Amino acid sequence: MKNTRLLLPMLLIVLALAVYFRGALSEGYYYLTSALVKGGEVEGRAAASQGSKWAEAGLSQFASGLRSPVGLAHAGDGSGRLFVVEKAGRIKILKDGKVQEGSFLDIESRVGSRGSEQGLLGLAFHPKFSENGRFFVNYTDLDGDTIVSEFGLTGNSDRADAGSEKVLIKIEQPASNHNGGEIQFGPDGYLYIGMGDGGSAGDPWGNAQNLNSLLGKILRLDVDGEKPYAIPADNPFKGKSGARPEIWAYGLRNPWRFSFDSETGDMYIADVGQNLWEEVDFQPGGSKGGEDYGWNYTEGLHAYEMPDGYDTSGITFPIFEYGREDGCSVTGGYVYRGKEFPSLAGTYLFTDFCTGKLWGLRKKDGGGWEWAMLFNTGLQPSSFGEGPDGSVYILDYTTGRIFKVTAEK
Ligand SMILES: [Ca+2]
Ligand SMILES: [Ca+2]
Repeated sequence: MKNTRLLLPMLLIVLALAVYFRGALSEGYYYLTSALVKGGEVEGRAAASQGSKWAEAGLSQFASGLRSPVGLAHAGDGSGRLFVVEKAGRIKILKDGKVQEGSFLDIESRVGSRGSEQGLLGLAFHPKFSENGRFFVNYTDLDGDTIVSEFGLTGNSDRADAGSEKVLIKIEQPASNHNGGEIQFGPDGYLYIGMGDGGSAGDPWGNAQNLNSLLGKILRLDVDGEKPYAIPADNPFKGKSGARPEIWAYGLRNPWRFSFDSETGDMYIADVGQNLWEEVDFQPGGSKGGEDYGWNYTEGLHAYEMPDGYDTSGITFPIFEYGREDGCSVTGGYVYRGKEFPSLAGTYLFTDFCTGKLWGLRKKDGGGWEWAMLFNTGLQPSSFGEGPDGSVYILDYTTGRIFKVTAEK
């Protein structure tokens, strides 16, 4: 009885506090609008189901001694070298898991890395690197703006020529967060660039849905045509007025990591959520591009700042989402295609920076998706990397260690 009588006054107090803090805290404001006003699953959308019969997976330590590692790539040149991106502005070489003396590239003096989401963020080797020595990086400069640029080698293949920088594209950043950072060559030989919505919270400038802005997008550039880059003839918005021709897909908040399945060419985009939902988006190989992944009208499978009566049929919804009980910032990984652990074949591996939970996501026989939480890494995983043999590595940001994902065979 007593509890029931107290319920109404308590609710009123909570409501009054909510209204008070709504104005005071911008994050709180977005949480409230999202959770109370515009929440609820978008009708008729279902993500992956929980699967059974998954391989027992684990980790095996592979390397240590890196400083705030945020990326790992290989050069596709048969050397077996792995290249680790350190946030402050260096790229280190690993040979057989050993960190080599010196840096492959050191551009720390050009990289602004004070913000937690700023720094040297991405690395991609040209598909013909073994012939032309060209590679590309994505970083925030001393003004906080995004630079994607090209470098070449010195006479020593373990040393890049820091003086060879050619800026491919510069994109102004209105706030220090949400800079994206991923760059990957697709199976079509074009360079894909992940761009965040510019930052702050909730995409206050409406960049992700604005086709006249390069923010909140995946871009697709041809680095082998005219300089500094050419627009591929089949980019979806090429020749359309009011749209930037570089855009491949839009409606993204902060696609920190995306990757291509080395066997199918499918693209997996892990888009970091606002206050409620982290998501994984899927784009099938052979897609013509132009997908709208929903932000900031939607977050995960839920409405966010959706205009009244908006038709959601044009939105490509995620294949997987998770809420705050499982993490706070999704870290996208790779589809495992290595030979060493056949039980992981075809599984997309990804994790969360805040909880270190490692998930697997895979296509179900007969269509649809299934997922499993494979295990808790106990790490603060900033990124994954794929080796030339298809091995998948996971990078622990705080301790500077790199682990190989393993499984029962
Ligand atoms: Ca930004
Ligand atoms: Ca989305």
